[in-house]
Amino acid sequence: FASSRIHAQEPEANYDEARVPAYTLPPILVGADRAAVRTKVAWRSRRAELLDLFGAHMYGRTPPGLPTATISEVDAPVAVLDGRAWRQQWRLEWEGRASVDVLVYRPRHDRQVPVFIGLNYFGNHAVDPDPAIRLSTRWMRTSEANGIVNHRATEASRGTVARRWPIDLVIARDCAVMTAYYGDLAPDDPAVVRQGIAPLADGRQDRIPEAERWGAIGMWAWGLSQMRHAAGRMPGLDAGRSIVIGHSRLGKAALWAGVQDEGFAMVVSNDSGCGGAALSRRIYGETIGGITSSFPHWFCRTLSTYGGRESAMPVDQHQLLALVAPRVLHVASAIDDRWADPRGEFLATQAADEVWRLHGVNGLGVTEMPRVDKPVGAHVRYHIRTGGHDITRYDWEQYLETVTRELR
Ligand code: GTR
Repeated sequence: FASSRIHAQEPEANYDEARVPAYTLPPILVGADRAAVRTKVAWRSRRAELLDLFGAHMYGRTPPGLPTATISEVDAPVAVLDGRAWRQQWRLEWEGRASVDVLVYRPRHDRQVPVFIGLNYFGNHAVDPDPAIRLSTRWMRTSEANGIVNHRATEASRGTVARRWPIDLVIARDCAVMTAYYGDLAPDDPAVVRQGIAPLADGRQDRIPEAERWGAIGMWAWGLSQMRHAAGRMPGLDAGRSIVIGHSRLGKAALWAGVQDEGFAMVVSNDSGCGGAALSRRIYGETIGGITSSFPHWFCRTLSTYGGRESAMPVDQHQLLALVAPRVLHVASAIDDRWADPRGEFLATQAADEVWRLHGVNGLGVTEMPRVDKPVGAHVRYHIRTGGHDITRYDWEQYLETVTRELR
């Protein structure tokens, strides 16, 4: 995964716990009117305030009035995995102007099952070596290890990310998985980011100030929501038990999708780090200043004004995680993934827990960071895995366990 290791690492990045500045987190359960939020009803309006702040200051606002995708079958279901699963390819299309290729695996029976919905980095053909999967022709980040040459996938690209998509395991646990290439929605480079769904927003966001317009993370998140809608129109998938999942930059997108779209029953953040599950105010590993200069196309322009003055941000990421409540949230870190600030991810999760308590739901329930490879919690789960920045079979095992315990 050479390309996902091109961290625009900041040479002066802080990895010293003793140099984390003293900080005060903005409150979750105090409204803009300074009144304490003590009821589920009061939470609904506090929730709306926070959602608005994340749109205005961080990810940008999702344009109003975007169309819903039409869906069509690209092929008929094919039995795979020794007859244990159906594999099918679909296309989502908007106004004939943009489209996304979707790959679905589901158990080979008639009952509806929970469905994991997540984007992939190198095309559906990279998720599984099966030669019948359409080879993506879209722009991709060049990555020799993933068979990407001159920004296009080659036959050598097939199956190169299969390790990150343990479909056999998902099927064995009686779940389905739906994936699409994230670049179909928004190619991950400022020069080409508009070559996806971006034109759909033209004429629909005139009333949104330019500095508050969405970036690539917003587009990926919107696409995930569209996939959830589409799942409701496909056989065998229980869209009421849909799980949005993402690793790293796509973990940021999964969180933003999951907080905006309450139709997702569970939200999974895998090593999402800065701008995802990690607290910005800790200044540990990647920072707001760093991320907005390395990836100017990911967030709204306003976010870049907070580089070096994170304490002035009206939000921090514990408030984002809180917006998943009282649904199921699973946050995962990896011990060697210091760039993503594992402790900052845990502290945000722990600080968000009070909203599950407000709802009388068993959330995380612990205050100390757990040991490595020891998952904790109920409707809020957290684990920190041995190893580095990645999504592994171990991580998927934990997410499937959460589905079994909390979503059945
Ligand atoms: C890095 C970026 C991280 C994370 C990572 C990834 O370059 O700094 O925020 O998104 O990429 O997506 O693997």
